[in-house]
Amino acid sequence: MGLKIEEARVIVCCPGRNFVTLKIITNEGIYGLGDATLNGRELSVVSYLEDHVIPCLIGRDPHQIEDIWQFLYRGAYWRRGPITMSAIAAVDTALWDIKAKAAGLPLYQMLGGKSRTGVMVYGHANGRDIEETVEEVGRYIEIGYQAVRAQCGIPGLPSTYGVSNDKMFYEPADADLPSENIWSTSRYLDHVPKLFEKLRQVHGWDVHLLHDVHHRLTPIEAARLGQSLEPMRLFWLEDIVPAENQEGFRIIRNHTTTPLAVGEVFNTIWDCKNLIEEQLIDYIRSTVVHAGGITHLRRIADLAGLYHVKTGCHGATDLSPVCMGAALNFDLWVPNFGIQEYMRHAEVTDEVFPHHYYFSNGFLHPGESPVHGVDLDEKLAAKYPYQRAYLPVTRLEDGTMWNW
Ligand code: EZ4
Ligand code: CO
Repeated sequence: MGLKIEEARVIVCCPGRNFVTLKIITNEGIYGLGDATLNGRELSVVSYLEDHVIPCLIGRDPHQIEDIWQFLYRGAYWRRGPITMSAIAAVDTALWDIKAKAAGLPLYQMLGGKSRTGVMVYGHANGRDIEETVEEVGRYIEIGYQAVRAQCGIPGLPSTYGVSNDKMFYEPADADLPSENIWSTSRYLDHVPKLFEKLRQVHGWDVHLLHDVHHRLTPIEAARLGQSLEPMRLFWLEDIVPAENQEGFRIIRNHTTTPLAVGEVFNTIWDCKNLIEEQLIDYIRSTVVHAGGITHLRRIADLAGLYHVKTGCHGATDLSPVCMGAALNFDLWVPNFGIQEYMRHAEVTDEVFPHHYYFSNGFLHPGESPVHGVDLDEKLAAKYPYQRAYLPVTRLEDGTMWNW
C-alpha cells in the first residue's frame, strides 16, 4: 500500500528562544521534521498549520513533494506571505526529510549530490564601540571563521541593531512587548566607515568582512555608504534599504561596486525576480524556512544562477537547527553557492535539537548522517514552553517610527 502520512503535529518550544517545528509521521514509522519558526509571529504559523494544512495532509503519499507543494500554494487561493510560506516550508522540509530517510541517503544526495567539500559560513561579531568590535572580530578569526559580520554601537545612540551583551548568541527578540531602538542615519553613516577602516588595519585583508544595514537607509544614503566602504572591500552589504520599492536598487547600483545582499524577509521567487533579472543584487538571502522550503528555494537559486547571483542563506538563531540542517544540505548541492550565515545556537537549543552538522575551520559539515540530520527531543522540548517574545521597533530621535 506504500508510504502514507498518518499523523502530523506542531511542537512549540522555547529552549533559549521560541521554535515551531512540524513533525510528519508515516504509517511505516518514518517521520520528517520541518522548521516553521517566524520570529515574533510564531503562533500564527502554528494555527495555519494546525487549522488549515495538517487536515489536508493526512492519507497523502509523502513522496509526492512537488504535488503537495503545489496543492498548498495554488490550492490555498490566497498565495504567498510569510505565514503561508513558512507553513509550506515546514511541510516541504519534513517531506524531503522523509524521502531521504526512506531512501537511506543524506538529503544533499537527493538534490543531486555534493558540489563542494563544505559550506563556508560567516559569524556575527559585535561590540559597543569600535575597539570592542575589532576585538570580537579577532575572536571569531581565532575560532576559525574566514568570514565575519561586524556590527557596532553608534556614538550617541543608546542601542542599535546587531549589538548585544551576549556575544555568541545574539537574539534580537528580547522582550514580552517590542523594545524600542533609536536611529540616526547621519550618526550611523559617519561611524561605519571608521569601523571597517580599523578592522582592515588590525585584521588585514584575508578575512571576509560583512555588514548588515538592516533596512535603515534610503537608496541615495545606501549609495553613499557603499561608496565609502569600497576601499575596505566588503564581502557584502546586507539589506541596505527596505526592499519593497526595488527600483531603488538601481540608484544604489549606479553608484557603488560594493556587493549587495538582500532577501531574508522575502518569501517567494516573486519578491526577488526583478532584483535578480536586472542584476541589481549579488547575493540572495532567502532560506528554507521563510521561502517555501527546499522545493521553492531551489527555484530561486536556479533563477539567480542565470544572472550571476549567488546564495547567502539567512541563518540567525531564529532559524532552528532543523532549518540549518536543511539549509546546509541545500548549500552543499547548490551550484551557485555564495556563503551561509551561521549564528551558533545556545547550548540548550542544541540539546533539544540533536544534530550531526558541525563547524570546523570556517566551514560547516553535515557529519555522518542520513537525511537533514537534525532531530527533536520532544520530552526535553516540553520542559521549555512558549514565551511571547517580540522583535524590537525603531524610532528616529524625534519619535518617528522607522524600520527596525
Ligand atoms: O534580524 O533573524 O542577518 N540577520 C538578521 C537577523 C534578523 C533576525 C530576525 O528574526 O538580520 O538578525
Ligand atoms: Co540580516
